[in-house]
Amino acid sequence: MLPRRALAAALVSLALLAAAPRPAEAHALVLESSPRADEVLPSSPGRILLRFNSRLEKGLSMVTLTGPTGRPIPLPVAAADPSPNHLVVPVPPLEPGRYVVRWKVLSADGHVTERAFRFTVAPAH
Ligand SMILES: [Cu+2]
Repeated sequence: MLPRRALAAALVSLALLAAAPRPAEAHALVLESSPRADEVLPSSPGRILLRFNSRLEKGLSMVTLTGPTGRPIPLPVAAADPSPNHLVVPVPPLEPGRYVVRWKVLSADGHVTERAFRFTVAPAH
């Protein structure tokens, strides 16, 4: 038989474990992107590809692109991609300059995550 105090301590420990936040891998995060963060490209990328660590609710996920002037660049709807972990967005021809990609996605577990990264299209020589 456990002393009553030890039993109470064990119950408190269990309660704390149950209340602990879920591991970070439960949320959708980018494992790989093309362009990569801070990449300098010799020319316009043609498309943006994001590979996540989990399935996405694609209808409730979005990617936006901001150009060197700070204006948003209109993007078509994400191309159909068979992988539930990928977002692929065709990009119109981009002039040289620095661009910001922002993504906001709903993962299959119901969590929303968002991040941003930059890439640069180098000036033509
Ligand atoms: Cu999550």
